[in-house]
Amino acid sequence: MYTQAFDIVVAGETSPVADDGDVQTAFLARIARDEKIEPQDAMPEAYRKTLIRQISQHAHSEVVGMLPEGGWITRAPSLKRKEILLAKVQDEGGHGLYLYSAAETLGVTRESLVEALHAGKAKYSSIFNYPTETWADIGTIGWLVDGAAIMNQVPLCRCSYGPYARAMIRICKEESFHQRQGFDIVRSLCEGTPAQKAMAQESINRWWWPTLMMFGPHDSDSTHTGEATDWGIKRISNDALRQKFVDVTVPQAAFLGLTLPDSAIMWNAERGHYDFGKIDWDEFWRVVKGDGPCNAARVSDRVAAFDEGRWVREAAAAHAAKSALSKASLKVAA
Ligand code: BYC
Repeated sequence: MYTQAFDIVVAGETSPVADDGDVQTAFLARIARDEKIEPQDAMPEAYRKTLIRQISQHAHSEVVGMLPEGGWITRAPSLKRKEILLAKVQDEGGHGLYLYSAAETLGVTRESLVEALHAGKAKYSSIFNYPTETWADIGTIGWLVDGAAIMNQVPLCRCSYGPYARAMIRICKEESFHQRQGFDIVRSLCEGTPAQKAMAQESINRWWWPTLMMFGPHDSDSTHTGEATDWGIKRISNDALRQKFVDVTVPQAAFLGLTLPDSAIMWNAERGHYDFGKIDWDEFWRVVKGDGPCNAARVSDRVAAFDEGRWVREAAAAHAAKSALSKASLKVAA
């Protein structure tokens, strides 16, 4: 996917940087024509940096996002649910890999990005710092969290940076399956016994507000939206996406017979949208800054998984080297 650029940036080096005025003007003109920027193209340093920031945070979110659901693979209530969850968690790992690859085209090494995550210096989505206490949480994550992720990520398929936009197309296709499997779990619980329905309701009560926080701070507090919009990275603002998410989710909750934990939710005919209540931004920033219920556990679990998986990476690399060598010697013999 990333070899469409012939003159790809070598990891550890930086892309051609366009910080003089003329090249900046040419860059902005390309953005205005909706052309894709590719790794070998000249680009302003600030554009490159913001892409590395966002794409790496996104990659970390996918990989850390495997943890809250991964813990339920052995506890899934049936073989079918176990198989589905296993495939979903594996997909998230794959998304992380596409995204680390997209970030690498901007001249950073994957090792440096992973190191920052393990040192607790890199951000990832706030949502993954909340615990998965019941099986219903697995349904809620698929329905609400993947639903919010799709809302945010579909516009990124049209983002100006080619490798990120192309990665997002595949990711969004897979995320839509994830969202449907989550909805299916919640629907089964809602159609089950009163205790199962209560489990679904209790889960929605805990996850609703953190899901709304996933879209990021209010537009007025969003430091990056202005430039990211000018550069064709962000197509729709944090608040506009949050509103779209509320508008599609309220009728889904009604269909399921669930109550969203916000008494301010009400259709506003004048605006043509649902009104909703105030988000607790203190909680959001606390979690983003490392003080959420699971921040410390998520980072230490990631470090442990990385260390325990070292032998697998080494074995795969040794196997690849051996295969390449035997292919080369077969060629010489032929
Ligand atoms: N959590 O200026 P703003 C998934 C930070 S994975 C933590 O609005 P921007 C899934 C922001 O980074 C879903 N931090 O930023 C996986 C910035 O801090 P820095 C992940 C947040 O970038 C497994 C500061 O707040 N999706 O779907 O314009 C299982 C100011 O914010 C958050 C993506 O990563 C947050 N929620 O907009 C299931 C999508 N929000 O960097 C599902 C790609 C904001 O200055 N990312 N911050 O230190 C984006 O679209 C944008 O980066 C955001 C934020 C909308 C998230």
